[in-house]
Amino acid sequence: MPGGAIEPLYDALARSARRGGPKAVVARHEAGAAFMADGYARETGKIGVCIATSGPGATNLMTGVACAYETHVPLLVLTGQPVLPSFGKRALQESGCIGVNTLGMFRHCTRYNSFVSHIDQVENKLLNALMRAQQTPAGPAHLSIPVDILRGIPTQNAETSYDMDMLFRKKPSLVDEYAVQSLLAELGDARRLVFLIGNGCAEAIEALMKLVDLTQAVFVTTPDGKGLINPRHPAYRGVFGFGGHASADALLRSLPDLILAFGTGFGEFASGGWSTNLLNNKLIHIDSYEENLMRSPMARLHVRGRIRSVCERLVKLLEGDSRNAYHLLEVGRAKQERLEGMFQSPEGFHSDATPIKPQRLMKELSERFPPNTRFVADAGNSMVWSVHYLQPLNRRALRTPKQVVPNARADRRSGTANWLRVTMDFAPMGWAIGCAVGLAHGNPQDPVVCITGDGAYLMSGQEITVAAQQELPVIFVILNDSAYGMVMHGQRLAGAEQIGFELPQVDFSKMAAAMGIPSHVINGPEDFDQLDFATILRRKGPTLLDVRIDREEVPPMKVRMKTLGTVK
Ligand SMILES: Cc1ncc(C[n+]2csc(CCOP(=O)(O)OP(=O)(O)O)c2C)c(N)n1
Repeated sequence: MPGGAIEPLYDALARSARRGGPKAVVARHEAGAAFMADGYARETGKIGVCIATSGPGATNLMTGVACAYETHVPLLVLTGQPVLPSFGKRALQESGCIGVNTLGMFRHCTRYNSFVSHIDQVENKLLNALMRAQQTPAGPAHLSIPVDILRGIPTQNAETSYDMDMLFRKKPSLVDEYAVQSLLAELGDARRLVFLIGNGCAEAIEALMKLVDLTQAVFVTTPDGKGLINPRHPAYRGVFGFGGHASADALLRSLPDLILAFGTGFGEFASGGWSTNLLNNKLIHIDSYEENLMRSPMARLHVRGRIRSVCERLVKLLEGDSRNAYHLLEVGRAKQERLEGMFQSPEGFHSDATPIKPQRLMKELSERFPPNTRFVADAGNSMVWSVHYLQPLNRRALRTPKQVVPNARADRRSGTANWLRVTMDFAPMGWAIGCAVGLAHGNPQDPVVCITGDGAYLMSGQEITVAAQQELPVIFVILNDSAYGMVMHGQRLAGAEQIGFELPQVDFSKMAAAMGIPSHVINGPEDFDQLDFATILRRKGPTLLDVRIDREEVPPMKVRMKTLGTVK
């Protein structure tokens, strides 16, 4: 988002765009800019960059930066300051130690945070920021730069060259051999093995699935780990934690011989509110982040190291070892039946009623979009419905979807492949809207479906115009219930006062029309048959689906209520 204090940076971006280099994508709100940078980084595995002016630009940016900090997403965050000689004189949007101290504010949500007080600091601090943002644990790195410095010319001879590949190389794949051997010994006689797969497993997922097969384990995921796996895998037992399945909870409570947790920080959403049965001495925690391991001091064993390397090492050691098939005891049931058996409300999933049930909406979204679709679900009930009910077409089998879809591609298994993204820990409303734009910008080949609430859309929906300007294939699906649904149901479940949840009835379809964006109103399931998905998916630009859902359906969110102490 431009502004006076960062104007020279935009001058440079204009020159850069003309010669085919990086170009600016202007958001409607700075938080949206940070969410977009977040989505771009998640999709590409590269660093996302967001820029804001001093004062309100920087403070607006902060929610998005804080969200990336909590979820370890690498961002370069650049904000401006007025000219240096004006400091202390109440310059417009002064943001140093005398004004509203934005550097001080960013200290609490960045991995690197520095004020640039001389032009000759820029190069070194920029490289340091880029290096720090991408090292484990990754996160935002912030530089606060006065406008006269942005405009300046370095006095030092610009002869120094840098080996960027070396600077940004990931930490070498070291494996703690002692811990791996200890884990191997633990695996020895254990028959009932459960894997808990967290969001930190993206690059390891292939090796991890081999390990599931070799050890004949069954597995569950955290809510933000679900997008890494195929829900039709015979060993899948559901999501554990917020919005998750009773089957996953029951499995962990059934006292298996060992629980192997990979790449999770056991935050409230990922641990079922720190479910005590999980956090016992059955637990083995494998992670590269020390901060994640700090969440499980009660574990039987910690295995430190890059998860992919640990899994590959274990696969090598276990290959040829034959085990009894724990999960095979249960196969034989059809995959779809097994999947639906996990649902809180299979009736809702199949209901033909109007207004459409949110569960049925998840069925339609699962079946109507091609296997290369990337879903992103917003804070609120959108996340809960998606985590519980979304089960897109088998990405590997690539069956023909209900509608003929142009350009459907097989899934590319990369370190960033993820079909469902949700935000945990910080969970700001509107995150999915900006994130969807960033995901699509990082990879405009595959469709992005943004599932969001009417409340979140009223907070941040203006970013749809960025998708329009950038011609990005994002389908915005608004769960329109004229309410802050999660608040309403939370209050009901807790028996609290019913207050502050009502929203006005809004025709989002007309809002989209005013922006020149195609849109459709969905009242019942049959309305999906009227949509021309081939055209929607081929479109270079966003489409909005205003879905008037049945707001009386109770989302699977009881865990959160227990943690808040509002229900037993
Ligand atoms: C920025 C921000 N403010 C407040 C909240 C608290 N909060 C969580 S969900 C929610 C309601 C969301 O309503 P809506 O977007 O309509 O989605 P629904 O739950 O109805 O699907 C609120 C207020 C939040 N997570 N983030």
